Amino acid sequence: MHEFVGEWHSMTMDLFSRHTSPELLQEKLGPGSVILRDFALADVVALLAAVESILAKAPFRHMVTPGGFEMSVAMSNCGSYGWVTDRTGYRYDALDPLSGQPWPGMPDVFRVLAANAAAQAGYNDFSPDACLLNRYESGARMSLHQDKNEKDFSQPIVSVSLGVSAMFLFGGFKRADKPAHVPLNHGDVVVWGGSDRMRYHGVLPVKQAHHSLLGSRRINLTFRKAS
Ligand code: MD6
Ligand code: FE
Repeated sequence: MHEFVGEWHSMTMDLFSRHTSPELLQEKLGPGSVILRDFALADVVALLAAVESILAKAPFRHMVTPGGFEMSVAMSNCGSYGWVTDRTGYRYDALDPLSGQPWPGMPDVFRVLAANAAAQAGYNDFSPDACLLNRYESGARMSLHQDKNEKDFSQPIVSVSLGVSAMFLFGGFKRADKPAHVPLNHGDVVVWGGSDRMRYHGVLPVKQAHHSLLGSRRINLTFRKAS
């Protein structure tokens, strides 16, 4: 399920051009899903600057589930729609409930990275209208869930991992199915869709660790076509 399908440039290419033409390290997770290792690395500085400007307008906050539990992951959004949860349910909303204002616009560096990653995975013309920003501090976790608030399940989801590493759980189509454990590191991008779109997935509690750019935090960006 986690077979290596990457292409390698020749050793010569590798030695002389790895900074301008990074090797493609792809790991197939399932028929519709792939990990693109290091895919976001070249854009990290621009991505983090864009994250900061989003957070200045729409700060991270701990939302509450319909069951009344505060999530350990802190969230914000950018784009035309943002994913929110409160006591009334999960949904996409054009307005930030904290400010009453539209979510900050999606930065070009986000949109272009997401579209390029999707295309690399075989999904052409991915045009996200929502990006959920997740912040994990030590101990934060995401329990097994399906992403099913989007209108069009033919569109993939693109997920970018930054900062401290985490163990991603990639499950089956029932919550009880035993998930694969997949480490996600700074700069890794996961694209998933097709027949894998409704798989249960989650994140194990993030361990105490230090990343040179993000300290003890992991930030995950997930791009969706919500509408
Ligand atoms: C996370 N990600 O990695 C949480 N959902 O922090 C998700 O819930 C997720 O990574 C759908 C597709 C990719 C993901
Ligand atoms: Fe998810």
